[in-house]
Amino acid sequence: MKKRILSGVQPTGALHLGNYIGALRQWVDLQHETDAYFCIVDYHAITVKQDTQELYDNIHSLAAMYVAVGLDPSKVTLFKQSDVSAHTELAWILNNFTHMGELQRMTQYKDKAKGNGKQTVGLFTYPVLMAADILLYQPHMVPVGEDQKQHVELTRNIAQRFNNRFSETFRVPDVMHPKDGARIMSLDDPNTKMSKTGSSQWGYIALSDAPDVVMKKIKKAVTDSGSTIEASADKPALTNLLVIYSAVSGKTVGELEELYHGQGYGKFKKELGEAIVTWLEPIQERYHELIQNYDELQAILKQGQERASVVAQVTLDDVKTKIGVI
Ligand code: AQP
Repeated sequence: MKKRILSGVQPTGALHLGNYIGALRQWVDLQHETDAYFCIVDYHAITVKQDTQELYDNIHSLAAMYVAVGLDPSKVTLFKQSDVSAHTELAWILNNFTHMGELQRMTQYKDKAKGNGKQTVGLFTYPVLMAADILLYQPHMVPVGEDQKQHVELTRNIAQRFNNRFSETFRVPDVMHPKDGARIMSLDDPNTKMSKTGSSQWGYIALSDAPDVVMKKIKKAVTDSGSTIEASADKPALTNLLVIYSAVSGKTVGELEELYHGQGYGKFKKELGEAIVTWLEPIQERYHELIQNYDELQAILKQGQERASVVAQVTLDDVKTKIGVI
């Protein structure tokens, strides 16, 4: 039997290289050997204020990008969280198996709540909805970037707590990070993670960025002091650029270090920018075809909804029976 995996991305803006290298690259690699579920987590997006039209557009653009980077909708189940109501139903039930202190310790909550005087309950309970997203599908593994590790650990704790009380109900999934690039850093500040909403426009490269924008962002990217191009603990900016270069070129970091031995930052950055542009070209071409074909995107999401709903409902019915409401 194939192992099952599940993961998702919020439709909060353009996908960036951090999302791709930390999460989607693994998804594309795993799609043939696993029973894979990939979700557009639109209910997570509304934990911060969203413009109605922008959210709607972002959902479709994310669906198009999922396919453009190489996910095959005939092999994987690609769906929208809000299309499967079992997610919010199970989240409500799991709220009652989650402690306030556990949610207060979540670093992503602390970061997003910082400087935001009026925090919503949704932002606070986001990790419980994420636990429901995962546990409904009984996955063996959850391939995500390193920033999501704490949320998957909480998911495991909630699952174990429920199983201990009501007998084996949920599979307790393992978190899965890529070997390299589990945490891609911002181009303008190598101490913070690359993020759609957290960093300035110079901090991330969107998969939809035009070639001149990519070149400009790489040119402006901060580097470390010294002149050698190598990946090491005291060169966080160069390490980050080398990991990105490796992901888009297929060369290992070691091969790149050798290639640029004795070379200057200018040449390195120019060729890195060109490598990203070349890698992005077919992805953007496919994306532009898809984004104009709204009916095809709708059909993909509808098919995903049908497949996901069947699996999710089995788990939800079991949970409802165990707690005594069915
Ligand atoms: N910088 C990163 N390096 C490696 N992996 C990353 N991921 C996100 N940023 C990096 C991984 O991408 C997947 C989807 O993330 P998400 O967009 O749903 O949420 P996020 O982690 O909050 O990403 P952003 O860009 O920071 O979004 P905003 O700004 O909207 O909050 C996850 O697997 C994540 O680990």
